[in-house]
Amino acid sequence: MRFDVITLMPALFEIVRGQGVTGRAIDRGRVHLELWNPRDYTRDVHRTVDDRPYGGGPGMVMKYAPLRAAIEAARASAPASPVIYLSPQGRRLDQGGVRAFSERDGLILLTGRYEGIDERIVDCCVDEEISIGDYVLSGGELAAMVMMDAIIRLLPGVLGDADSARQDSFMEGLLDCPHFTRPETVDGRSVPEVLRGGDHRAIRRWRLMQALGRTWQRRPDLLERRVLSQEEQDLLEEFKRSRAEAGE
Ligand code: 9D3
Repeated sequence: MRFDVITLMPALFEIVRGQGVTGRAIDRGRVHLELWNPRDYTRDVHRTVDDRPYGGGPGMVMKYAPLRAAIEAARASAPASPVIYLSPQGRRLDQGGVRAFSERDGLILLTGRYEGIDERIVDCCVDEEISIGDYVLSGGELAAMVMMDAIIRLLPGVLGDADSARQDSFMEGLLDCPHFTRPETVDGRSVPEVLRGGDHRAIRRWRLMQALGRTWQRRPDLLERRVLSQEEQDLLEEFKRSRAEAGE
C-alpha cells in the first residue's frame, strides 16, 4: 500500500519511517511512503504557503495554489488514491473505517497547519474528511500518522502470525482482559489463580468474562453495538453476580 502525505512538516514523519511496525513495513517494501511539501510548489521568493483569512480574525489559512500543485503532483504519482483531508470537521475514524481504508491500494493524506486550508481545496480536491477524535490538535500530521499506524498493522504480512491471529480473535469488539507476567506475587498482589493452572478452557472463559465485564463497566456503548452469544451473555451475568457479591 502507498501513502502520499501532503505536509509542511515532513520531518515529523521520520517517526513512522524509522520506528516499530510501520518502519519495518516500509523497510520491507510492504508500504511506500512519499511526502509532498506545499512549500516546494510556491513560486514567490518568500515561498509563502499561508495568508490572512478573508473576513478577518486570528490565525492564518493555507493558500490554495501551493496546496493544489502539491496535490496534483501526488495524484500524478498515485492516480488510484483518494484524497483524504485530516480535519476536525471530518467523520470520526473507528476500526471499521481503518479496515475499509486498509483495503485501498493507496491514500493521499492531506494535512493542515494554522487555522486550516482554503475551503476551495476541499471543494475541488478532497474525497473525504476524517477526524481522529473530539480534541484539538495543532495540525493534521499526528492524525495522519495515527491513521497510517492503524492501517499498516492490518496489512497482510506486516504483523507476525501470532499477532495476526489475535486480530480476528473471539474478543473482537471488546476491551482487552487483564494481563500478568512473572513474578507470581509482587508487593502482596498475586496473579489470579485460574491463570496459574493449566485449564485452557477455564482460562479462555475467564479472559472472555473479564473482557465482557470491563467493556460493560467502561464502554457500554461498545456492547450495545455487538451481538452477544449465549455463552457471552452467561459470562457477563456471572461477572455482574460476582461483582455484586463482592459488594461493588
Ligand atoms: C483552535 C483552533 N480551532 C478554532 C475553533 C480550529 C482548529 C484548527 C485546526 C482546530 C484544530 C486544528 C488542527 N487539527 C487538525 O488538523 C486535525 C484534527 C484535530 O484537531 N482533532 C482531531 N482530528 C484531527 S484531524 C486533523
